[in-house]
Amino acid sequence: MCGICGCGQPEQNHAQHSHHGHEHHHHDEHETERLVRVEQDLLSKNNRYAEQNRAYFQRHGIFVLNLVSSPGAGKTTLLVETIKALKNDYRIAVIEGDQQTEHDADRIRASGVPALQINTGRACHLDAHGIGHAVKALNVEDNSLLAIENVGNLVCPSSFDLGEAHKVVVLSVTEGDDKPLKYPDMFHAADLMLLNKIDLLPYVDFDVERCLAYAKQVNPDIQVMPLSATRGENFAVWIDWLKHNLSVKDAA
Ligand SMILES: Nc1nc2c(ncn2[C@@H]2O[C@H](COP(=O)(O)OP(=O)(O)OP(=O)(O)O)[C@@H](O)[C@H]2O)c(=O)[nH]1
Ligand SMILES: [Zn+2]
Ligand SMILES: [Zn+2]
Repeated sequence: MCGICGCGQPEQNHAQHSHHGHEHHHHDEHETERLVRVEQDLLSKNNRYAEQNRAYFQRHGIFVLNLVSSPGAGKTTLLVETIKALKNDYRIAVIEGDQQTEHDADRIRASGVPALQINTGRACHLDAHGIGHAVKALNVEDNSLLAIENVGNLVCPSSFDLGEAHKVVVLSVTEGDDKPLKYPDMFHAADLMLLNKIDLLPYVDFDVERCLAYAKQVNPDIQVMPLSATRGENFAVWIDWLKHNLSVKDAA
């Protein structure tokens, strides 16, 4: 269920009220208020679970990333390449979220680390409660890196804290340089933006400087790393960022 966009809610059928004339309008106002309340309840409940997860991750030295993007920006590809670079030196586990298939978890397992797929059905985001259960089911080891790949969607996942240390938004250059302005909530919620598929820059109209300016406009603190997951350009910058964060965590 998604109380944010109503995507998983049962269909509301108001057809039977149409003969009430302006009373119908009155009904709608109540319905709007009710939906706003449902949404607030849902989010505050999610935040409580997220704080429980965060406390658990801290106790167990688990460094958690929540990867968000539109469908196909390259999250799974990035994770597979990241695993190749780090798996000899770090314990890694992955939770995969998407609506239907097991494809992404299969790709992660093939790279040699444990992965659990959560199928969200009609909902378009992961929530903190589901992550808590997945962490238990996957038996995530202490002092490890846990990467969570969220459902491909630049809207709803921005509102649902999972208890992660960092929300990482992946934007690829085939999507258009205006995306930070069009989906400001997501770019505001993220603290790192990976600008992926830069190997395709010669073939698309994408102004990197403009995109960075838009990203900073909605989130002055956002850190940006342009890279290519498939060709490896600048990939070391991301790997170094991860290693740095994993060592800071160990020292803490
Ligand atoms: N040229 C190029 N293609 C890439 C790059 N990274 C990923 N791709 C391609 O982009 C497509 C989608 O990649 P995925 O990793 O499946 O994207 P995703 O974000 O996990 O997709 P969903 O889980 O469906 O949201 C695949 O065909 C990848 O090979 C890149 O850096 N350069
Ligand atoms: Zn939704
Ligand atoms: Zn994926």
